[in-house]
Amino acid sequence: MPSIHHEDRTVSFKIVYCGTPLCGKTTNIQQIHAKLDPRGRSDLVSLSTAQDRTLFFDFLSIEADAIPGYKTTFHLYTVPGQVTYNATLQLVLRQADAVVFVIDSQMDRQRDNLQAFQSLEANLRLNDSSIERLPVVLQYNKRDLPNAAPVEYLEYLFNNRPVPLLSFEADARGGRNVLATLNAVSQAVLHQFRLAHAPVSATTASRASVTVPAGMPAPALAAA
Ligand SMILES: Nc1nc2c(ncn2[C@@H]2O[C@H](COP(=O)(O)OP(=O)(O)O)[C@@H](O)[C@H]2O)c(=O)[nH]1
Ligand SMILES: [Mg+2]
Repeated sequence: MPSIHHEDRTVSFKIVYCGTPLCGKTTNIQQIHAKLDPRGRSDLVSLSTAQDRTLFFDFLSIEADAIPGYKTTFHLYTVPGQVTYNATLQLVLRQADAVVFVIDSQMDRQRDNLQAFQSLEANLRLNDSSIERLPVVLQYNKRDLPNAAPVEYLEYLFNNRPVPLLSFEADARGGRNVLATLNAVSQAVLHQFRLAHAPVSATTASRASVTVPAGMPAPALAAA
């Protein structure tokens, strides 16, 4: 859920980058940090939960002019993908407004990707949420590597659903589509926010007050 402070007119959203260890989550955040104007972003904070670098997680906050009259901030987190760190995953996901699920395209990493995806789904369920309720964007990363699986195969594995999720092919190390992924997920978050907080529009209000004279057919909404 976004945190809204009307007193100091700020809204903040939390976007969590998930995925199996070494899929490229930290690289995404590093690229975003490198590409954005320092005036609109924080320093990159990386915390270690153990000596192993795959257990690092990262935090970066960025500012945007997205909601008129409010300072809008997106807090980006990565979480370690290890199954033993499910407690961390659940905690970080608890307040999440959206998820970027990063997939390592390499053929031999598909079992690990699937396990991480199942772990994401299970942890969302524990938080009374789901892939269907939260904006989730898929990123097929490491497209530059020769052993990358065909995108059609990855779509079949991860995106075979009635309403497909937005998905991007990326090379996070080279920076390709890192900002496109971030842009898509933040747009999805803002869209959901606007739906939840939309005032009754003038058009809807005036339509609601229209009374149909007795004996006349009701006008079709589209023609109104
Ligand atoms: N070739 C290639 N390597 C990548 C790409 N993205 C990340 N990597 C490398 O994969 C390794 C793990 O990346 P990292 O971001 O630390 O993974 P994390 O565990 O998900 O945070 C690092 O050596 C990265 O440089 C990519 O798109 N292509
Ligand atoms: Mg990392």
